[in-house]
Amino acid sequence: MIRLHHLNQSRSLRTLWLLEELGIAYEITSHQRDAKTHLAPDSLKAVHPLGKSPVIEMDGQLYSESGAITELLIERFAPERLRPAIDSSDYGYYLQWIHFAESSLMLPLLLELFTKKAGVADNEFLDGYIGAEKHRLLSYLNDEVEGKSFIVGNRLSGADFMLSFDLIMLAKREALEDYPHIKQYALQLTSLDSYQRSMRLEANYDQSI
Ligand SMILES: N[C@@H](CCC(=O)N[C@@H](CS)C(=O)NCC(=O)O)C(=O)O
Repeated sequence: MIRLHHLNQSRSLRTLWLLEELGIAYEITSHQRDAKTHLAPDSLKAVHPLGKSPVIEMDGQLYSESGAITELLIERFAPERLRPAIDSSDYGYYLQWIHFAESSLMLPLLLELFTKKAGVADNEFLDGYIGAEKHRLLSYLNDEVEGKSFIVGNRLSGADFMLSFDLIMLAKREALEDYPHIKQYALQLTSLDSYQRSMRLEANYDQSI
């Protein structure tokens, strides 16, 4: 049995969508962000020392890190359907985009969020760094998804599940307007049945809305 420890409005959405796409049996334990701090509750710290989501329980083990969870679930349940063959050139790009989503692109997105929350406005260095970095990364992604429905090999893969949460963050900030190919790519992903199901589940579990 697989159990997803899901935190509302979090990277756990990547795993929720993937589990829906895999169509395997799983259960959800829902955790709610603190209304003021937006941090995870103690219930999540009781599950895993980091207290961050997603966390999955599988075969009596506990796994964190959405990228690792994405790869693990795909290797176990859909290696042929949701990742390129290991001996193909697409495989390297598959890994590249999985890591891009949680490392390169997440840094400026989180910095932007935290500086706003902390009320650090008009800091020349930070604003300049965040703006330039975000634009460079999004321009690259925009060029790479031009005319594509999926990021790698034009078929759904783990890289799309990983990028989907970055796209949610960007859409919330209305940042997709300047990147038409990313916007088109996001529209394509969000129209998939499994994605829609995962969003309905999120809406059911998210007590903040
Ligand atoms: N690199 C980790 C990051 C996990 C993470 O920071 N999750 C956030 C939600 S998006 C979280 O649980 N934050 C709550 C907290 O830190 O209290 C991953 O990809 O899973």
